[in-house]
Amino acid sequence: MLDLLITSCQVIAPKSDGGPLKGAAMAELCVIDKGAVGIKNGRIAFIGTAEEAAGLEAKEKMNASGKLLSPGLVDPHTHLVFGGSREHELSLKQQGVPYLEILAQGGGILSTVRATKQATDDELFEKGMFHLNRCLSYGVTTMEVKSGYGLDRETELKQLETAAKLNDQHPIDIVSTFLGAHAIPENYRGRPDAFLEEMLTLLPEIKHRDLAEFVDIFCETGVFTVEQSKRFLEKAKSYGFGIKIHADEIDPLGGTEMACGIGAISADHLVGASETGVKMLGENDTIAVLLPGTTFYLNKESFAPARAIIDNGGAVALSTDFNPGSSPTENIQLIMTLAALKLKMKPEEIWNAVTVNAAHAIGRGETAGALVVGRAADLVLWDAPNYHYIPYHYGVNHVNTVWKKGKKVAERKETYEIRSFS
Ligand code: IZC
Ligand code: ZN
Repeated sequence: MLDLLITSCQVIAPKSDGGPLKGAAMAELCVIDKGAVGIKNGRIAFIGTAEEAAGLEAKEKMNASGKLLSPGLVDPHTHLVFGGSREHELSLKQQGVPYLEILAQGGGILSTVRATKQATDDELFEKGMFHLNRCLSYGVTTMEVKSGYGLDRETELKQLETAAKLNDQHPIDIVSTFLGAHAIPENYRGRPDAFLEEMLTLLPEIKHRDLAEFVDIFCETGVFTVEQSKRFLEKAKSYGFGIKIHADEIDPLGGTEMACGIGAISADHLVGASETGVKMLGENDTIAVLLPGTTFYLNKESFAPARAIIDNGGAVALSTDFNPGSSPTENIQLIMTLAALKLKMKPEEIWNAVTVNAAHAIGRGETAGALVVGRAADLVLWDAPNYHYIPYHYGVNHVNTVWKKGKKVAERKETYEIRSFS
C-alpha cells in the first residue's frame, strides 16, 4: 500500500545510473507522458505510466491533471547566509562602476562582510530562513551554501554554524562550503598570502566539527591569483575537503585549467574560460557550474561558453549564485530561461543541469537530483503542461507543490485576492 500515488502527469526522470551527464548525454532525458509516481515511507516506490499504476493501492491518490512532475531541484552555488543588502550598488552599476572597482573601494563583498559581522546569530538565522523558504517555493530541495562574509575566524564560523542550524531546521538539505578566501579584508590589504595562511588555520576545526564539506576560493583580478588559489585548494584537499573554485568569472585568468588539473569537483562561473580550459572540462571530471543570472546582473554581453563545454564532452550544472551583490535572486526558474536564451542550452540539458548534474557538483549524485525507486521522494509538481514550459514562460514561479522526503513542504495558495471590478 503506497502512501501517495500521483497520476496523470508528465514525469521527467534524469538518468542517474552513472556519474554526471557529460557531452551529448546531457540532452538525454527520460520523459513519461501520462506518467505516475508512488511514494511510501518518504521514498519513491513506483515510477511508470498511469496505466501500469492502475492496479496500485494507495492511501491517497492525486490526479495531477496533466501537470509536470520533476525531481526536486538542486541549486549547487549560493551565498545564502549574509547580513544586510546592497541595493545602493545598483546606481553605481548604472553609472558604469565595475563590480571589481566597487570591491577595491571597500564596498561590494566587503560591505556585506561588515553587515554580517554586525548581525547577531538569530538575525542571520532568521534571514537565512526567509531566503530558504523562497528557494523552496521555487522548487529547490537541496542546495549548497557558502560562507565568505566573515573573513575572520569568528564570523566565518558563525556563518557555517548558521548554515548547519538551517540544515537542521529547514526542509531543504544544505551542503556547506567554506569560502573564507572570498576577498582580502581591510586589515590584510596588500598581504593576500598572510590572509590565506590565516584562513588555512581554520580548516582543522571546520573538519573536526564537520562544518563544511567543500572549500572554495574567489580566483579573480585583485582578489586571489591562480597560483595562490592552487596552493590554497591543494592544502584544503590534503585536509580531506572537496574543492571548488570561482574561476574566470570576470577576467580570464586560467582558473578553469587549474581546477581541472587539481581535481576540483566543480569550477564555477567560467565566463572567460579559455579554449584549453573548455577542452580540459571534457577530459576531466570537474563539473562546470554556470551562473548566467550573474552575467545578466553584472550587465555583461558575453556569457559562459556552455555550448562549447557540452560539445567538447563536459558536464554543465546551473545555479542561481544567490548572493546580495552580483545575483540577488532565489529564482532558479529564471536561470533556466537565461540558460536557454543566453547559453543556448537545450531544454533537456537545462533540466539535467538543475537536477542530476547539480547534485553531482555538490557530492549528492547518489541521493538527490533524480527519480529512482528507493531514493528519498523529493518532488516538484509544476503548474505547467510539459518540461519545455518552465524556461519558456519566464520570470514567474510555476511551482504548484513541493515534497521533501515524501512530505508536502510547500503548496501554492492564492496570494492575492482579485476582486471583480464591476
Ligand atoms: O557578494 O558579490 N562574485 N562573490 C564572487 C560574489 C560574487 C558575491 C558577492
Ligand atoms: Zn559565488
